[in-house]
Amino acid sequence: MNLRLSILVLTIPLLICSTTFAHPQKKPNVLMVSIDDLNDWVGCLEGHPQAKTPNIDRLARRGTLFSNAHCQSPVCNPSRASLMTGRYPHSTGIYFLSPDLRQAPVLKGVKTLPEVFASNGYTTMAVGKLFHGGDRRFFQEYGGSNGGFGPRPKKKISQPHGHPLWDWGAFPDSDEKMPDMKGAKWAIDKLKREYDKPFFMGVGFYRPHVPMFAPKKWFDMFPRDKIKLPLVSDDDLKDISQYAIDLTNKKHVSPKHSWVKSAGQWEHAVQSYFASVMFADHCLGLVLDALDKSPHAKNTIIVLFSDHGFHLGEKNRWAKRTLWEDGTRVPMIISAPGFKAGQKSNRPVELLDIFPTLLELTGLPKDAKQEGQSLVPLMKDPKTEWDQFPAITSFGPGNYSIRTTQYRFIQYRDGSEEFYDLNQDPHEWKNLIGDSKLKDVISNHRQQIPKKQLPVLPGRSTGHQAFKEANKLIK
Ligand SMILES: [Ca+2]
Ligand SMILES: [Ca+2]
Repeated sequence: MNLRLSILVLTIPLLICSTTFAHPQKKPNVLMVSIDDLNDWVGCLEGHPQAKTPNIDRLARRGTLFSNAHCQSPVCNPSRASLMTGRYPHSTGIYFLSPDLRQAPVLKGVKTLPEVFASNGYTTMAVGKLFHGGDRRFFQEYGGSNGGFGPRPKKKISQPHGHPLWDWGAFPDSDEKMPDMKGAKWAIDKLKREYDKPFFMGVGFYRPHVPMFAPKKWFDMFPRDKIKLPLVSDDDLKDISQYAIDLTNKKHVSPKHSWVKSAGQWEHAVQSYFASVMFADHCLGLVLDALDKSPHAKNTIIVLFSDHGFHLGEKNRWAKRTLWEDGTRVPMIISAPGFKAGQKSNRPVELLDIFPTLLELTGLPKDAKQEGQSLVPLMKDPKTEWDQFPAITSFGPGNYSIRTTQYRFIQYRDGSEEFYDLNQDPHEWKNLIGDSKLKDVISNHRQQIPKKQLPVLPGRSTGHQAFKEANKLIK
């Protein structure tokens, strides 16, 4: 027997032994938590000094906090469709609130994240909002929406006109009536059980999405007369195009900032957002407590994300749908057994990266068609160079934001552009696009805009309408 062969013969039994005995446990479970419309008003992200999120913060302390994470679209449906399929909106044509991901021709036969886990031997289950509607289709067991955006009073509390969901204030009178509390209880019950197979569990919270309602005790944590309003610069919008203003304003269901101010509702709405966020954080805490007490505590990967940001008056806007930091930045935390706790990475990452990251962490096969990057290298070394993978956000073809570690470049369909240095200008007030000293760095960002962009799949959403309205400005 030659030397090479004898090494092989001796090694094979060792390899078999090590895989059989050193890792007797089954594959790690996955707990995926989504929080709807949560911006960076989270303690550990320091987006607002008064935000209170003790449970998100404690999750950050046990995992890796991605402090420069961004959605691929600043609205629910395309953001979640992108995350759940590992494809950019420009690769599917799903840019707005419709159509459903099952209606995209290029996604025919493509399995979503929980379906891939199911086909690899996982038990899958979920409660609440993980996808943008129709969650039941994607999980083996679904605990329901439990009332979704929740009970509403007979008469609106704060915004008498406008969309039925657009309201805020203290309501209802107990946590038990909140769909998110019902969802948390469903998850807690499931976490107590033993499973033959590893599980993939999704828990999707609806708050702080409008209506920004939560019981009064959560409002009492944020006295209205002490509320610090977000900073707004009066001449901020003078250095951007009319297209940028129209795209983010027209046909929107959110209230106008001028109305919120004149109605004396700004502080109350900010207070309502804080209360809603803290309530969702409380529900998360109950689920984390249950996991810690369960037999799965040491063998479960936890991923937390929000689907996009949210303006509360910044840049004279409310809600989502913008390509600025307020619209794209999201909380994103991944905690996995075997990785260092309490890490923070400021590298640009995308919600799209969650899918390949989970595949790598659980040892499932890679999918070359996915467009995100596994973040395992950043979980091993949070300072690894990452600007070659900028965070890309779009709102319709031709409207793109490119976010790197320090900068944001925006290009709109009318050809107008913006460039911000987030280190110097965290509120993105000063558009540096004409700064000749930055010519090369701006050009490098411009080159990252995707060359191939599918047209918008038809739909009647307000995003479709805004896109059409703003396009009227293009000659
Ligand atoms: Ca959302
Ligand atoms: Ca400005």
